[in-house]
Amino acid sequence: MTNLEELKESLIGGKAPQVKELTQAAVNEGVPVPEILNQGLIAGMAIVGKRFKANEFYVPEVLIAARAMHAGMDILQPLLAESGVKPVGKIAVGTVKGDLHDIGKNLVVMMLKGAGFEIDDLGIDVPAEKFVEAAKSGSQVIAMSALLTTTMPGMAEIVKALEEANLTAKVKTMIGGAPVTQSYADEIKADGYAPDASSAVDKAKELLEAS
Ligand code: B1M
Repeated sequence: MTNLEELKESLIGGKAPQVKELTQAAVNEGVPVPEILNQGLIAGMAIVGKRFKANEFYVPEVLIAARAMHAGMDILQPLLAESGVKPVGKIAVGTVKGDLHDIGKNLVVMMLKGAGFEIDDLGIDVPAEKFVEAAKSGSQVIAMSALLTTTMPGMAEIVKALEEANLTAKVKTMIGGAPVTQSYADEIKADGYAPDASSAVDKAKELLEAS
């Protein structure tokens, strides 16, 4: 019988081939997909997030663990629809217009996926209209990243564009990135701010629970 604890540990260690093998073995043995996902992959990624927050893991370790997570998810994804596992919620994530930095945004995406969220990754250099479209097509949280002080005002524009489209009752906004602060979030009336990728998961859950 495949040991889900071993799967979790392999993910934490970033061992993608082993994660793939153990995930496939668990599927073959008939372990329910939600169990493999929650007790293996998501549990492992949650620990990666905690270690990252505690400065015990750095960006390379997180990226390697995320690659291992993808290796397992590639096997589970097609089975998830059949097994009726519902995503925790849907979040659109993008780096705002004029900004090409995506390492932090990608970490946020990986952590959110690891926590079971469905992600609409809008990419980099994303104009306000794209965020509005994402909100219209079902994303419950609009998550924006900016690494430049010159692109931060783009976040305010997005919050405003959502307001103008009467979408603020339907979606929550969350911002982050190295120059971004809680006080900036308050100033532009964003619903939430997260200083790092694992806090982004906590904040997204908090925003969804409050909505
Ligand atoms: Co640029 N760059 N860069 N750069 N770059 C910075 C940001 C800078 C601080 C460097 C410096 O001068 N010391 C500076 C900004 C200064 C400022 O505005 N105050 C800067 C500059 C000036 C520029 C250019 C203008 C340089 C030039 O061309 N003259 C140019 C701009 C291009 C553009 O975007 N239009 C530019 C270009 C680039 C590269 C393309 C070379 C490359 C980006 C590659 C890529 O992303 N694919 C790059 C890089 C790598 C950096 C540094 C070195 C590293 C950024 C990074 O990836 N950090 C950066 C200096 C630094 O930060 N030390 C710098 C690691 C990443 C994990 O952290 O992105 O902060 P971070 O994400 C964290 C949190 O912030 C948070 O979670 C993440 C994980 O914990 N987070 C969120 C991020 N988004 C979030 C969203 C959330 C929640 C949390 O919710 C939605």
